[in-house]
Amino acid sequence: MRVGISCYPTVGGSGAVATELGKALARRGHEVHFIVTDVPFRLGAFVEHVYIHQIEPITYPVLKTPPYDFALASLMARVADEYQLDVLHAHYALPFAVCAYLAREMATHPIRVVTTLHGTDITVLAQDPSLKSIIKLGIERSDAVTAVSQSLVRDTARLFETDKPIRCIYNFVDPDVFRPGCGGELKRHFAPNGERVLLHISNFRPVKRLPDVIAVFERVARRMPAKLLLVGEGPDWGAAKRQVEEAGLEDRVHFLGRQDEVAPLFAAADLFLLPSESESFGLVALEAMSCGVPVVGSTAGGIPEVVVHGETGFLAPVGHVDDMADLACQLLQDEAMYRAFSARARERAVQAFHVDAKVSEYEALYREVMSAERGEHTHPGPGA
Ligand code: GMT
Repeated sequence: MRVGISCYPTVGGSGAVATELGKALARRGHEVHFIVTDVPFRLGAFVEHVYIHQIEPITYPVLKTPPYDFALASLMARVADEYQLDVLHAHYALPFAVCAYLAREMATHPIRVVTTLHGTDITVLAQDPSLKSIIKLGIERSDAVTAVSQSLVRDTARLFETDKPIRCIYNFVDPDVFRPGCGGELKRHFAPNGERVLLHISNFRPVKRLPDVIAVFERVARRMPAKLLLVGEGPDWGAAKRQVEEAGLEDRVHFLGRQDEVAPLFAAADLFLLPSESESFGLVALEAMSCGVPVVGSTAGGIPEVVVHGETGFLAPVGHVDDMADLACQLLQDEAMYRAFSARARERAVQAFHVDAKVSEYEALYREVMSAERGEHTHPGPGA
């Protein structure tokens, strides 16, 4: 198949999933065209069958802001025609689903649009009245729509009151990359005296509840020698720094900034913290589990679909930092329980969220939309 993929190229779950999907499809011999503003951060070295098409922003004195979305839609149509794409896969509703719909209208080659909803496109952006209708348009005009968890399927159906079928295809992990032990000596570096290592990775936005991460850690650190690794950057970075200083934890908390290669950091940790306010899936929780690292977090959104409470980690309602800290201590102080959780976490990641299985689900979906009757909104294409 010839597949076009559009996603945000910067660090973030949706870009990571889109890029890993593209690479896996290319490894299976499909031709994959990334249509993006920049090279996706997880693409890495040359991958056979992968092509990158970058948008050239147009500037002209009349234009207050470059018409990025129109340029993207035009490029999608151009690539679809030139490379005879079968499918355009939009990762994140805005602007990608809407641009893909416009591209399908413009292209002469008949293409199908598949949209994957990732979370904040629905739980944050679509809550804004100025964006809700256009996101709904992008969803309803797609030939197929997927969401990364059942929770997000439900949120989307409820918000838009739409009959559009939305299929859950869970996010995935490559267990050969995210594997226990891939951290090498890193753990000794951060915890030379055998301290417990807690880890949090995110974009440091309010939805991640960074103050709760630090509050949980503070409670754990009162009861055992422990270190906290904070990976990422974002608007809450400054406040988090201040909170750590006020708690007198500077020597126990490491702010590692943005990191592109995170597998060794997961493998160096004993516990991953994800106390989010809202989280459609929690790719980081899955990556931690794949490295044999149990998760303590909140019950928000799709987290309970990934982390099984009492088996691969512990979950508590959003904001219940005392409970989260108690559960974290229980797990870290009971050697036998910890070993069982760690093994079960790895097993669940491999069995339920393996990259090979999920890529096959996407392949099957592409074949399904390619063979389906074209919908009323689909461009008739040449000769029709
Ligand atoms: O976590 C974010 O805010 C970034 C966002 C993104 O689009 O990169 O993540 C969303 O998509 C990820 C990949 O599907 C999910 O694992 C995250 O749970 C989801 N984030 C939220 O729902 C807050």
